[in-house]
Amino acid sequence: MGGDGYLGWPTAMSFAAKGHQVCVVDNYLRRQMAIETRSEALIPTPNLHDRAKIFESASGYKMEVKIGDCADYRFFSNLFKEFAPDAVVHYAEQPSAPYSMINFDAAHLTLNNNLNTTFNLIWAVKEFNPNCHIIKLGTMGEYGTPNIDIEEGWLEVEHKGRKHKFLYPRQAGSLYHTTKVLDTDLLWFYVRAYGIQVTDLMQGPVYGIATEEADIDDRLVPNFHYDDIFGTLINRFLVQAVAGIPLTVYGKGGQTRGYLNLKDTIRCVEIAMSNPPGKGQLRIFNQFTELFSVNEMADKVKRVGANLGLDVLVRSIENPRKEPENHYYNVVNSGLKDLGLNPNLLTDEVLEGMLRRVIMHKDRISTDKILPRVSWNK
Ligand code: USQ
Repeated sequence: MGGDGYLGWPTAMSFAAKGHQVCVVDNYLRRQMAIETRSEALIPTPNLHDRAKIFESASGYKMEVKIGDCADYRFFSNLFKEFAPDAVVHYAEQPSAPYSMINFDAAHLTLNNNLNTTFNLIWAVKEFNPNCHIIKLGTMGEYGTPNIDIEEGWLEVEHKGRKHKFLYPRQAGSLYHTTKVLDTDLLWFYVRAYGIQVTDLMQGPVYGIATEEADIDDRLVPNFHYDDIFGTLINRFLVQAVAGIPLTVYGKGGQTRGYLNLKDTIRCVEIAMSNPPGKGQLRIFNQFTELFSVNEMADKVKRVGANLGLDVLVRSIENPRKEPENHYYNVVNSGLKDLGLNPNLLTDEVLEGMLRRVIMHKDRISTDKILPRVSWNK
């Protein structure tokens, strides 16, 4: 679900290349929102049918493509019955925090789309194949930045001499992130009520363009956004470095997040799929490999950019978001590593490789997509 997206497309290729029977479904919502907000990706990508054809002729691996809206139960349940998946990877959500904060319409779309896709998936599983494993992309942002350690999904609370394990408290910083909190609650309710099996992946911001399959042909690259709405921090900083725009540190730059390489997103989803939690279980993993603050990331990009002759400036600008800019952040993320994740870390070579790739597309960078256009204060 969401097979046309930044994460969905490379995940689908990877699964197909490992011999799984894959069906990708997407309604092009993100492409449409990107056009509406003038946030087109750096590298143009063919539509899903064409990408699947290019992938098949380049690699020999096939996948089925369905265009439709997972928030429409009639469409989705028919597809679910027909394809009868053993596992569903659910990426079919409006993924941008800034988009969800634009105005009423954008907030409403985010809320409806994200909750309805999750709800429909739960019901299709419940009605047609209760053994199907739901792999749901959540976000580290569900937890926010509390002043205590963040555990892997759950917290044992002792209160007046008694103990109980609860979902770790959640307090998100945007409506988008809040929809993921609501998704988790929905999934947890239906796990308790009907014994379905779910893996909920609390993922941090992802960076990268390269994956084993995307590297086969330039037309197979993921959608690489660098604008203020769909671009994530590292991808944005790399484009800014190449375009000669000072890196946009929001506020004090102490905001710390758990980052991961796109290749590790795919690997984590694969690990989750190969190790189903069992019926009646909601299993939660914190999906990131390294912690960096915005300032640390800016320093890294500046240093590596200099190796390529780029004179990278860093500038703090007024933070368009409402978020702590200096905070405690200590997060457990051992679950996926225990199951075999061997992280691809953000080395200088990785950053340099990405910078070189961006340089190849330098002419396509529109500098007016970079400064924040959405404010949490309006
Ligand atoms: N930031 C800057 N400058 C920029 C862009 C961002 O300082 O130019 C700061 C933000 O204020 C924030 C941090 O960098 O503190 C991360 O921002 P981001 O845009 O990379 O990530 P975010 O909006 O949180 O969302 C992204 C994905 C989302 C995913 C989430 C994981 O868009 O789908 O769920 O990362 S997490 O951040 O852990 O919640």
